[in-house]
Amino acid sequence: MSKNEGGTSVGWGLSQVRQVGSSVNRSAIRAWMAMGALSILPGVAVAESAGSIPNMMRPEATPAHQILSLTFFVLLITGSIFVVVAGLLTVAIVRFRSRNAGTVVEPPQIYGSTQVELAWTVVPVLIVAVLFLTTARIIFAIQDAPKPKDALDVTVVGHQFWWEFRYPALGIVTANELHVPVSPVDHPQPTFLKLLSADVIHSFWVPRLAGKTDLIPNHENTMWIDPHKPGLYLGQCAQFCGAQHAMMLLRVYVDTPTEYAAWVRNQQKPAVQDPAVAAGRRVFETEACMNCHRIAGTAATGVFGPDLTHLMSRSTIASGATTNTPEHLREWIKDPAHYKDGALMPAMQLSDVQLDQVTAYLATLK
Ligand code: HEC
Ligand SMILES: [Cu+2]
Repeated sequence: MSKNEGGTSVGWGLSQVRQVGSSVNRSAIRAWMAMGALSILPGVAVAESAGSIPNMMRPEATPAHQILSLTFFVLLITGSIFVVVAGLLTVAIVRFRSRNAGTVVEPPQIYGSTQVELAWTVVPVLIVAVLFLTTARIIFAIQDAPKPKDALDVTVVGHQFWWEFRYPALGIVTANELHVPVSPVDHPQPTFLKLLSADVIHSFWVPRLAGKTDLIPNHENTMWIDPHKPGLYLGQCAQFCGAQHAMMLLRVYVDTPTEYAAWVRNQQKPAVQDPAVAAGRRVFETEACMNCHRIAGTAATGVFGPDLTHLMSRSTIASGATTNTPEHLREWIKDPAHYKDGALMPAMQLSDVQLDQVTAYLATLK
């Protein structure tokens, strides 16, 4: 797991679910157990409120609501089959058990009953047909939902092991923390996501908002979300995309219209130019950082790593590996593996002075 400091962990994992178990309400824990069948258990950020737990049982957008009602429908049918089969089995075991051991008599054998065979063929075929048709109906209803003219367009690019978010119409590029406007039921303002990958297959999954959709190299996928309530929604990459797949976390901030407008206005500005941190900027521009990172309004135009123009507007770094504080930034730059072993950013072997300077510079990028 992550080597986070001082209880500010935003890493996920079962251990953390237990750790915060006492502060999380019981229904959330029950819902977690319901999700236990999933192989990846997205944990819960210690610093987050219980409401942001990635719990598909508490949907907050149309696709997630539709998926949950389908889930209950399938559970109802399969659950009834279980009850009938397990009930008959119990009756058979109890009523027809061998009472006096020793005298084993073979019961009468029946072969070739057309009625019985028809019954156990036709009924399952009908059940499977119903499950198939309802599932297909929901898949197509979500996939073919018409896109309103004023929908927000965001391009999501999956990278090993972080997320790039581009807002083409607004000229914004950011990483790991997606901001979208709230979409009230009576006044929908959905966000349509175009999903791309820079390397391997990733999967975009925010359980409270929608199902999973893969990001595939050289192939464009789309999905949409219309979050009904403002707040923070957690998710994660749901494809094993390499060693640090589990540290490829997602944060979707659903903003009120005013919050969202303010966020957009800030993101559209070029980077803050503070002469007090000129030394740090020089380190950034001479120590190869600028080959991988972009800071709008400076010579740094790299695209391999996250855009750092408004780094300090994000509450986490390295895709949720830790919180975004100057101490954690310094530690990250000194040795990215401290938070994310296998991150594709090299430790640049900076001196302590250079580390202080470049951290001071980055800390001004509001
Ligand atoms: C070879 C390319 C490369 C170089 C050189 C590089 N980085 Fe990075 N950097 C990355 C990648 C890739 C990530 C994303 C890592 C992840 O989250 O898995 C990253 C992440 C970061 C982050 C966190 C951003 C966020 O929002 O999560 C900061 C800050 C950062 N780098 C600063 C620097 C500084 C300062 C330097 C120079 C000393 C530098 N980087 C050099 C590739 C690079
Ligand atoms: Cu991934």
